[in-house]
Amino acid sequence: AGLAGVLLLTGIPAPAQAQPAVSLGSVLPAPQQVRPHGPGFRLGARTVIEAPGGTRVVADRLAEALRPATGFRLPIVGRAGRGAPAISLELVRHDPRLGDEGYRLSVRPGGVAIRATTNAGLFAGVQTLRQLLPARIDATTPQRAAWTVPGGDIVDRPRFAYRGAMLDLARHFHTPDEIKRYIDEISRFKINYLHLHLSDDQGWRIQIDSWPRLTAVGGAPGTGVDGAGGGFLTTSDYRDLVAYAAGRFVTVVPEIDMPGHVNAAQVAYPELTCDGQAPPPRTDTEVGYSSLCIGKEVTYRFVEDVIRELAAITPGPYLHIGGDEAHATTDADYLAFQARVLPLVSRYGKVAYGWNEIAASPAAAGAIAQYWGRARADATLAAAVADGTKVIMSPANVAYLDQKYDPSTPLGLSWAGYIEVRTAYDWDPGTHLEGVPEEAVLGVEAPLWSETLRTLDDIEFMAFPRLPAIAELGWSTTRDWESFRTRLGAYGPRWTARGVGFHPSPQIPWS
Ligand code: TNX
Repeated sequence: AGLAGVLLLTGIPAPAQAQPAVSLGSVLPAPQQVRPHGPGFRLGARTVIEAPGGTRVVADRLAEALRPATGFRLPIVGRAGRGAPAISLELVRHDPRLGDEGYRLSVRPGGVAIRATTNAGLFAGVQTLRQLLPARIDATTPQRAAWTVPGGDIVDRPRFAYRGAMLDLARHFHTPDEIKRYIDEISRFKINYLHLHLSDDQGWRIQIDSWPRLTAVGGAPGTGVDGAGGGFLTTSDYRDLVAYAAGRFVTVVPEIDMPGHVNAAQVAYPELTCDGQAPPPRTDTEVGYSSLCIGKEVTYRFVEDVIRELAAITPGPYLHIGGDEAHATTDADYLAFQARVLPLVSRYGKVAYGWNEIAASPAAAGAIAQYWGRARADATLAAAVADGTKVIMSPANVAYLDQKYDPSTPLGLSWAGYIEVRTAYDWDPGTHLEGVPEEAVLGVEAPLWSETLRTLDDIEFMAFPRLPAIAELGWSTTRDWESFRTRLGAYGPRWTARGVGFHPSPQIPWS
């Protein structure tokens, strides 16, 4: 009888009522083209995963996603036997409709086929397929359910190449396991970059061999906000995280924030201050009071060592050098600093990326600026864009996941305003900023600052359900609040099934 038969005998409770049928269009973020037709596919004990050479990493993810709740073996085979029900992954040579990350999904009674020109596209198709199965597919133990997938075709591709999320490890450290769980969750919504904010006034969270006190002192216990949440990533933790993320088609973007937000580095190395005196360690949440010493050569030895070491362990194209809120650095010093540091990033083979303040520097022409302002126009950024700077959109009043949903939200800050789901969804990254046309926008990112967040539960409560709103702005070409809130409401049971505590927003018709 196989495992399915065994499960029947072990008395797993039958669903109390029939589960709501999933429809082919009920996917977050919304696919580009959905054509429901014909009968669907029923996943069963005989289903195989057909994954020819080279697609194994995606097949592994698919099997991991489907085995726990179904209890089926779902063997991965190079070629399915004739007539065997299969979910097949296929790399196709060329399809102008798909770009680098698009996919085609077709569901017929005999099987499901996902086709793409890259594994990233196949992985995106797998995330769609997961949402087309009943919500119980996300349970971590075997369930009894009819594992049906609605029939039809989806053709899909992203609007923007960069769809990011940011975690702040500096204000409170988050462990590699917590970061991995976050990667699992964000990659379901086709987020493909994870930006790690690795240093700030409170702490330093990444091992740098040539400056060991950065983590020995700056990553010690007690170095988080209010003295909680110290810790750091060793280079091997970091490499392991990068590999884990890559296995989910997420690219890690490391950030070292400078010339401001450097108190922790200066506590560890007093020579990084102008007077050579160590400042007191700080565990409060003030910003804008620390600065590297722009006139000292040791500053640039430090910066170059950090950039070189970080670039060496980062396979992704981007290296973020912060640059925000440098209120303790004069404008002239800020420009002098960026004139030396932005080119250093390219010297070590990476594209320089910074908060939008870097746009003031002529050296930012080939760089990427992350817009975190609240205005609908930024003359400095628009001028840089005319000069070639590309932009990632993270407007604080709509895209910041650390801001409270409403005045009663127990966690988070509110300096940029309250951000309920509709606010996070109702803006267009391609037209939001005057002087920054869609062609200059690489994509979107949802930052999650950690002043008030310690645990993974805290992170999940703030990120969900707003992260899928930002993900949809990054992926989908249509934006329709009624459709979005319906699809989001139907998604709730999936978070519940896997124990993700999301904010039950009153704006959403949760099922
Ligand atoms: C501003 S946004 C900051 C961070 C804080 C955040 C809190 C930005 C580039 N800098 O240092 O953590 O506000 O919301």
